[in-house]
Amino acid sequence: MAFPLPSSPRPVPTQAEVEAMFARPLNDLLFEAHTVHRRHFDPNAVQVSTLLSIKTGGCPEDCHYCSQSAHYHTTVGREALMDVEDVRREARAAREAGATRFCMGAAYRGPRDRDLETIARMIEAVKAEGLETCATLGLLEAAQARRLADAGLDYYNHNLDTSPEYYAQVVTTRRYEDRLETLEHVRAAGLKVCSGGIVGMGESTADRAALLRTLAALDPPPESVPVNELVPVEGTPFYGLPPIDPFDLVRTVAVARLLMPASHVRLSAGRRSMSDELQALCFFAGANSIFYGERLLTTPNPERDEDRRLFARLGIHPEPPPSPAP
Ligand code: SAM
Ligand code: DTB
Ligand code: SF4
Repeated sequence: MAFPLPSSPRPVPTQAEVEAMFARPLNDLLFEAHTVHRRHFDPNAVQVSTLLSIKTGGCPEDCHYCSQSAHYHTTVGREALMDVEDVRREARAAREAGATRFCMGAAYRGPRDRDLETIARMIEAVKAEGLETCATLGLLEAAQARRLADAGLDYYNHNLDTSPEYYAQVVTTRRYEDRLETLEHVRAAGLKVCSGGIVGMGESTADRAALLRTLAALDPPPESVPVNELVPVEGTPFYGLPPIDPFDLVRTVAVARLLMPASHVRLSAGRRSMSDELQALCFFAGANSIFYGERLLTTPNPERDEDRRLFARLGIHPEPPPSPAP
């Protein structure tokens, strides 16, 4: 079923055109994506974010990839919302280790207003440590987005995950339109948008193209676009799917760079199963952000030392944080 794109004042390439980008010889695609990348960014700078799960497990949603869904038996149990002071300590440690943005994730369909007040205090505490802030709490009402903006939140992460057409194979407890509506609330509240998806869930190239077109049609496109490779979690329906061809990951990064030239593209979950050479190719194709620290939300990420060595070998430096507004 065709799905209407969000109305965009900018021309977005057609589905056929985006699929043709994916089908190009890799060298041609890489050359073009890297040329566009250099026009908009320092090609040797990578933005560094650290993740913390502030509320883990027991989620009512049935996202087929997720360790935290209450629908599946995984090793992740249900935990309560963290204390503000513990979050402050984690944020300080992340800054001292070199992160410039701190992203707080919660296993919610959407936050309750009472929890939102605690999260507002976490945001204030993280900002006071001199970090940019990001939160990912699920679906938001307009007033909840405004509350987060008032607390000083910089970014809200809310992934579309896949194409509109494939979405029902991934999640059945909410609709694609619900996700788009939350993104509208986030934008209307003046927050920066972080939205992307996951590859390796059995989707087709056409689905990857449709996801990237939908993101590029947002007005404006997300400032930050995470490209996650599925982290297989035992007990979830997507465990055991064949991993994607690494070059298809590179192509997804390159097409994201071409469709959203001024956005940060984050090489997000899945780096632990990627070689250094594959990550280097993704940076060349236009990825310029990573999650740093040995944990994502519930699954492992490369050790900090490994990433420091990788940056040194590639001559990459961490992107400096934006200077504070006057
Ligand atoms: N519950 C909120 C939500 O879903 O919006 C926020 C947290 S949720 C864990 C954030 C994102 O992490 C998901 O939208 C999905 O894109 C990504 N994610 C979760 N589990 C993953 C996995 N096993 N592999 C790759 N990405 C994953
Ligand atoms: C995003 O796109 N990826 C991050 C972050 N945004 C919240 C989450 C990845 C989660 C990977 C699985 C886990 O650790 O539970
Ligand atoms: Fe819940 Fe988010 Fe996991 Fe879906 S991705 S089950 S909404 S924590």
